[in-house]
Amino acid sequence: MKVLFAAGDARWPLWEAPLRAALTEAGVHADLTRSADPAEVDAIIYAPGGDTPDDFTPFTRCKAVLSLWAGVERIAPNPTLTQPLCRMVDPGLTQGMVEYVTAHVLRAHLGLDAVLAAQDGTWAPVIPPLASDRPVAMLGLGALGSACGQALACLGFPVLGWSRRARDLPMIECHHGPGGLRRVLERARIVVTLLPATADTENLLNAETLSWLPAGAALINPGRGTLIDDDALLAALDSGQVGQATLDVFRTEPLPPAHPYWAHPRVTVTPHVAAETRPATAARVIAENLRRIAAGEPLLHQVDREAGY
Ligand code: NDP
Ligand code: OXD
Repeated sequence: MKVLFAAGDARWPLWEAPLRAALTEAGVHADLTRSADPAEVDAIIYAPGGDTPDDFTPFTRCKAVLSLWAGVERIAPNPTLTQPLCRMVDPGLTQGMVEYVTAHVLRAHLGLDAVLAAQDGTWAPVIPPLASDRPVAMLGLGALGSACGQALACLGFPVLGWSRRARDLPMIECHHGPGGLRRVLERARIVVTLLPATADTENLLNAETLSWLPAGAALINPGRGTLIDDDALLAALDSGQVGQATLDVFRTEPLPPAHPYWAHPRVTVTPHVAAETRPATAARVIAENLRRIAAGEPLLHQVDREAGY
């Protein structure tokens, strides 16, 4: 089979060797290439900012587009893409997200910013609260949200999860649907957003929903920038309704230098690094889907194009 790597020149040197090794390991005979006649391509490997075509109609024998990213909002709405689209679910990506979320939840929980800022020779003990006193809302209970929620629950945080459809997950108190959001936010002292960018999640955290939080709650957004109404968040930070925000993803990336988030004393900006797809592990996910294409088996992690994720 002919597999077009259309994820860009910069990624090719990082991915070529792991992909070839994973294909061999999976017993897939594939011609992995950077350029091909579209009519001869059996599968496309895609990443945002790569060199994937805008028009998929010439790819007449392509069986699937395989994304190296978990979030597929830039390609899922493409009307010319009639082939199945698969997103990335990778153990390395999940582990990275668990570490990022756990670190920033603990930082907010223990008030580490204030602890580090107060090294002035004053001996003033403040007893930190326990995780069991600090409910965390996990908005999104998919591959990443469920793993992060369970890691936090193992540390003792009560985890209130929220998803589109009803879910039943160990260690997480699960809620769903529009009514569930308010029930979760009203109790949350820390909110983590691991939702995809879709029409339904656009501006989910806005003036009204932020007002449901207990005053001073912390927000951690490694999901997507579109989940947040930025003006509403800045107003909530200024009023103290939101105590601090750690933001990894933005409507415009890189975040423009003049954006008020950079200078805000209670905002931490990280440059879309919460979790990275790791070629060593993710290449196996791609190879397994190529094996399934060759064998005519159902694909892993297929995107529901109507839902948008
Ligand atoms: P999944 O598709 O596995 O999970 C998405 C979750 O969001 C599901 O629980 C889904 O509900 C829920 N959801 C979707 N729409 C709604 C809605 N309208 N209302 C309530 N819940 C909703 O995605 P992942 O966990 O793999 O990834 C989540 C997101 O994280 C990605 O889409 C991407 O944007 C972001 N990401 C960010 C990275 C970074 O470095 N910053 C790295 C990787 C991903 P249900 O369970 O009912 O389907
Ligand atoms: C992803 C991301 O979606 O890095 O994989 O944001």
